[in-house]
Amino acid sequence: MAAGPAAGSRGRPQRHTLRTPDPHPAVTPAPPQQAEPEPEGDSDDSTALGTLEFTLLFDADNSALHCTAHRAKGLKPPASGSVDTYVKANLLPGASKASQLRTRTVRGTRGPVWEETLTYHGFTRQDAGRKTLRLCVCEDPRLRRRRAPPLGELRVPLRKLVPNRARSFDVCLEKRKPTKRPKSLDTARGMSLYEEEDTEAAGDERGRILLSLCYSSQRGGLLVGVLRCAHLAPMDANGYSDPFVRLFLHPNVGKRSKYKTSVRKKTLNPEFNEEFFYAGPREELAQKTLLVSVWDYDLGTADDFIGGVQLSSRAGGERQQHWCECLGRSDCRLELWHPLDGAPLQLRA
Ligand SMILES: [Ca+2]
Repeated sequence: MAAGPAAGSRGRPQRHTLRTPDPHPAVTPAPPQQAEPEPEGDSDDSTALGTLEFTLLFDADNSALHCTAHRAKGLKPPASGSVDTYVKANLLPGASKASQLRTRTVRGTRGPVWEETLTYHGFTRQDAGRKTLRLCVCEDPRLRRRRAPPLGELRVPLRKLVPNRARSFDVCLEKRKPTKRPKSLDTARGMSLYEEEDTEAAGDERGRILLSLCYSSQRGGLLVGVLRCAHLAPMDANGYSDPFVRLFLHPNVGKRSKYKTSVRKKTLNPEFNEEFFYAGPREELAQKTLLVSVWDYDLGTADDFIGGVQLSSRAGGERQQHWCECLGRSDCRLELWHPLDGAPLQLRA
C-alpha cells in the first residue's frame, strides 16, 4: 500500500498552526441567534467553511491516539438553517465503522464547543507512519432521512506527530472531495463502504488484539490476559460485531486447555480485561502453542470467525518473541498488540 498521505492532501490551503493550548477553554457555546464573527483577515474560499480547533496526542507507550475536538468557528449553515453538529474521526486508509469515532452533538450554533476526546486504542508507531486522520464536522442526521454531506473536513498525516507530545491545531475546513465508489456495495452487511477511497492494508482488515503473558512462579503456571481488541471486522448487518475471544493451548492433554471470554455486544473495539490460567512448568509450556481466536457471537446460528493469532516458539516475528520472552523467565508480564489473521487457525505439525 502507499505509505504517503491520502490522495489530494498536498498543496491545499490548509494551515496547521502550533499554538499554546488554552488552559481555561470556554465551555459555553454561543447562543444560537448570535452570529459568529468570521475569522479575521481572511475572507477567501479557504475560510468559507469555518475552522476547527483540535489537539492530537500520540501516546506511544500505551499505543493510543487521543484526538480532542475543542470547537469550530464560522460554520456555514446548511440549507435547512439549523446547525446541530458533531465531529467524526476516521483513520485513512481503511475508513470504516471499525475506525470511526464521534463526539456528541452540540445544537444550534455555528460555533460549537465539544471539548471531547476521542481515543484510538491499539494505535502503533507503524500506524503513525502510514495513517492519516480525517476529521469531519457533520450535521446530526437524527431528524433527516438522508445523511447530509459533512459541513467540512480536514486531514492530518499522522507521521508528523512527535510521540508523547500534544500538538494543537486550528485548521480551515474544506469541502468533502469527490471519492470513488467501490465496485460492489456490501449493503447486506451494512458496511459503510460508500465513502471508501483507499483499501485497507493487507493483513490488517481483521483488526488486532492486545494480549498479556506472564509466567507466575508463585502459582506455577502461565497467566494469559485478553485485554482488548481494536478495529475488528464487522460481521453483523448493523455494521458491528458481538465479539468474544477463545483460547486453546495445544497440546494440553488431561488439563484444561480451552477458555473463552464473555461477549461484548455491538462493538468493534471491545475491552475484555479477562485473565486465564494454564498450570505447568515453564519449560513445558514453552513448547506448546496458544491459539487465540476472536469470534462474533450470533444468537441461534453459528458464531462467525473474525480473526486469530497463534503464539509459539515456532510462530515467527513478534508472536514468537512475545511467547519466548514471557516463558523464558518468571514473573515478567508483557503486553503486546497482535494483528489478527483472517484465515482459520491451523495447528502446525
Ligand atoms: Ca453477532
